[in-house]
Amino acid sequence: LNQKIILRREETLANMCDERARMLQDQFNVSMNHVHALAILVSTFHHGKHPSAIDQKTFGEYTERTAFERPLTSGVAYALKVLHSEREQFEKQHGWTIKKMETEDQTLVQDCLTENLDPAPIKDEYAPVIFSQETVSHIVSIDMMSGKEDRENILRARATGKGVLTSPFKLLKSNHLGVVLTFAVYNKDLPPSATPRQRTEATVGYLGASYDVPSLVEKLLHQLASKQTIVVNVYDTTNASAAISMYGTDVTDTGLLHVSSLDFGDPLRKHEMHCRFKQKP
Ligand code: WA2
Repeated sequence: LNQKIILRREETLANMCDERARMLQDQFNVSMNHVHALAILVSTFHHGKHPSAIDQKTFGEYTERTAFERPLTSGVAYALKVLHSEREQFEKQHGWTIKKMETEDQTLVQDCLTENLDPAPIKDEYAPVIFSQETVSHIVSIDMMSGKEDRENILRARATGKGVLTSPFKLLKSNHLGVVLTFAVYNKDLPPSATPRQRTEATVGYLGASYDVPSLVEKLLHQLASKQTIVVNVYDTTNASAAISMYGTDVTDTGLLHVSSLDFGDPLRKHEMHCRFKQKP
């Protein structure tokens, strides 16, 4: 009988955990598809029309009104590919200089106002943000290639043509760990067989979305009214020997544990959801 009860308990935990993992994964997938569609929108109406049919006002309004399509995202933005030879012309045209992403200690003294940021040092190329959803307006004019995680994402997005995810890192103006999803925008329709080099050459910009994971997972789990029953943790397990916690508090509990796998659509990243009962049997 006891054995039967234990089995039932394991089964209940597994079902609850799998259901939550699936919900999180599905919502992520829905918003990823919509971010992909935004990249096509920018390609069609900004790069494909002369003059462009998109400016900051249009982008801001459209992305705010369609925010419901991108559950779990805290904001979307578009950065342009600018070569060093084009920098002067670009800055003159926009009336601002390309800024360097601030480091942690600079944030403390400056409260990250873009006007206080230093100009980006000379590089071969830059990725300044030119359009943003209101919620992430603080990244406009910042060179996204000057941030380690953003830079890696940009390089991988344009070489592959796929949506790519960063490891969890502390987003600007946020106290939590988050991840960034990036899609490259190309100046022409590329065949699936295009080489990384052809892709890089055809790149004109990068459409990115930021995910404030803790607050968004919290919101999702809240809708399920199960918070009294189970404790949920979400990890980036890309490096199996050094998992990064993305949601949930530290656990010392050695009781019953169920691990549900999470697929966020980037084969280079691995994620897991860990669930435990709050109460001992
Ligand atoms: N968006 C919002 N907050 C951030 C951030 C970011 N990146 N990076 C650090 N904090 C415009 O991939 C291109 C968005 C980057 C896209």
